[in-house]
Amino acid sequence: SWSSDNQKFCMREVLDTFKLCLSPDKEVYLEHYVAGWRGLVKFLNSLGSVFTFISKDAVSKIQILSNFLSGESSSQYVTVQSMVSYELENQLVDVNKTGIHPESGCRTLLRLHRALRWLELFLERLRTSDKHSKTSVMCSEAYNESLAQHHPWLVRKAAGLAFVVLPGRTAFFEVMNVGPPEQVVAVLGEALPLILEVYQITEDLYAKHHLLDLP
Ligand code: 1Q0
Repeated sequence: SWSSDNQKFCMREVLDTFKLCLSPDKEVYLEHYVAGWRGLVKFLNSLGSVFTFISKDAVSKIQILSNFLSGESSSQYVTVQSMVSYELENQLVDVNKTGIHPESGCRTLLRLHRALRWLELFLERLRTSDKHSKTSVMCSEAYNESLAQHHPWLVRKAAGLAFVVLPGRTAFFEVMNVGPPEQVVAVLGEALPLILEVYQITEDLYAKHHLLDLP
């Protein structure tokens, strides 16, 4: 998000949004989940137009979920847990892979959920990197271990080309705008366990309901 006083993007605020995702009884608030992605997309857009094809897809998924959040069934979309129950009970999910309900909340969130795994792996690499580490390498390793497995060849190729032009670690840390490298490392160390927890809770929920392969 962009802090109002100096109009600069601040990654700390974005990462804090993911902390807000967890309810006291460990449910995941959809509103904050979506807000977290919105902040990440802003960051991505500030890195340049090479990333537009990625942010466009993320934005369209954010928009689908936002529409549920403000739609007539909004009370069913407070948490990921309530969304899953509601959509399953009302046959709003393409569980039989027949192509109906191509824009369910469940399948849309699943795409962001898979991307959250990439984010977690990438941030963990950034956190433990040194000043000679290459962001492009860290990013593509994280991608290959996660999202790539769900993407066709052409998307993998395009993603690989985009990673090459990522700014170096120093510039990258500066755009994050959370202070000197030590502070970036500290902020990441604080945020990562929460991102991991949000990821794991969603993963377990989707596994329990056999939703991990939704088309
Ligand atoms: C910093 C570099 C960012 C690199 C992002 C890596 C993700 C690459 C994904 C490329 C694929 C995008 C094209 C569309 C793919 C869709 O086919 C796919 C499946 O959806 P569907 O409807 O066709 O079944 N969509 C997805 O897999 C969703 C991908 C969402 C990616 C969201 C990325 C948001 C960006 C975040 C930037 C975070 C910067 C991190 C730095 C943080 C530092 C603290």
